[in-house]
Amino acid sequence: MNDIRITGLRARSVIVPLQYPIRTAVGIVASSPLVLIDLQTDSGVTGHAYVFTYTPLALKPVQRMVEELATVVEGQPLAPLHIDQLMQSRFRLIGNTGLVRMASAGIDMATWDAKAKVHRLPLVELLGGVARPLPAYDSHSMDDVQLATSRAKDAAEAGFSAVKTKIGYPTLEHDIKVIRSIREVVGDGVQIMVDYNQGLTVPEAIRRGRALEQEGVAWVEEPTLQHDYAGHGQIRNELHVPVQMGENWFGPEEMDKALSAGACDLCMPDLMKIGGVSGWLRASTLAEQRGMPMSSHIFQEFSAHLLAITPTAHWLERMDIAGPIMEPTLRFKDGMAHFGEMPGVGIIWREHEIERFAV
Ligand code: SMN
Ligand code: MG
Repeated sequence: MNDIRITGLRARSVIVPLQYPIRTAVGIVASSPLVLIDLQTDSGVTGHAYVFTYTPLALKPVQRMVEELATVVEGQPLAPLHIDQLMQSRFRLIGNTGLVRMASAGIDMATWDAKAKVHRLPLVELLGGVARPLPAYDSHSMDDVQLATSRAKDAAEAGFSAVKTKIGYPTLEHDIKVIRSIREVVGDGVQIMVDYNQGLTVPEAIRRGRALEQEGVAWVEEPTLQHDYAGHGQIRNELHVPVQMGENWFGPEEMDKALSAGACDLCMPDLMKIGGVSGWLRASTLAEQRGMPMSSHIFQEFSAHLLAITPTAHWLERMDIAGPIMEPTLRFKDGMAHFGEMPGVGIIWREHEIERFAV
């Protein structure tokens, strides 16, 4: 069956408007810079994926990196794990991290999408799983009291049983004011997660975390610098509220270091930075060995298929960073993500919109 060959790779850069800017304690993502990847095969099937570059400054470099990787994958069999090993071996000396990892992860995702389509299976079924509705939380930003409250109210009315807000305002009192305003409109039946996006020192995270324990938040995400695993461990040891992290781990190797350092109670690898579908599969085993709940980070379309086969699956993050350029094949109802009715992942480009937002 490995007679299908990869024949081409196309990468396109777009900057897509966001319904809400992603404001964080350490910076703002005003619009969504994406590299769209099409992996062509001699069977006529094309695999689709996108990678998110956080800043427009990284957009063209990632696109070029994907284009350069065409020389590695063209002519190869459509065998995702084989392609993953090929790319990993090419990057042993430079290091499979940063923009290199982002580009190779995008190609990995596209090969898995293509492979599933060739077999006329939803990706979750190709991976041996069953599509099922997944619990999803609605992920918001550092919206301040009024917008945070209205977004939380809308989410609760749409049926979400959990929402996330980003905090790290100048004062702890402001953090608490936002949390309490959300609690007031959603009631005790909706979980509230908070995300500091690495914004605090370790002592300040312990100080603020102790106060947050009284607010009944479901997790405190990235309270300090993401590479400071010992620091996260110190915060975790001092608090009774779960510490969450993972979106910045480049590869399962960084996840293993963080978990071995006791950095967190919960984990949420980012599909791109962890190394695509191939990286996620290895990451899910690390979480399973430690009985650690594992959630997703953006990339909601692929993440739905992967969480459905993740032994310690926790929450799917609903944050739509590519909506305007794709057909809405992933649907949310009563706080659950519904997917898996079509072959592959369900990424269908809106070509007219892609032209509108092309860079
Ligand atoms: C986040 C930060 C930046 C871009 C997208 C998402 C955030 C999250 O840390 O967890 O959603
Ligand atoms: Mg986060």
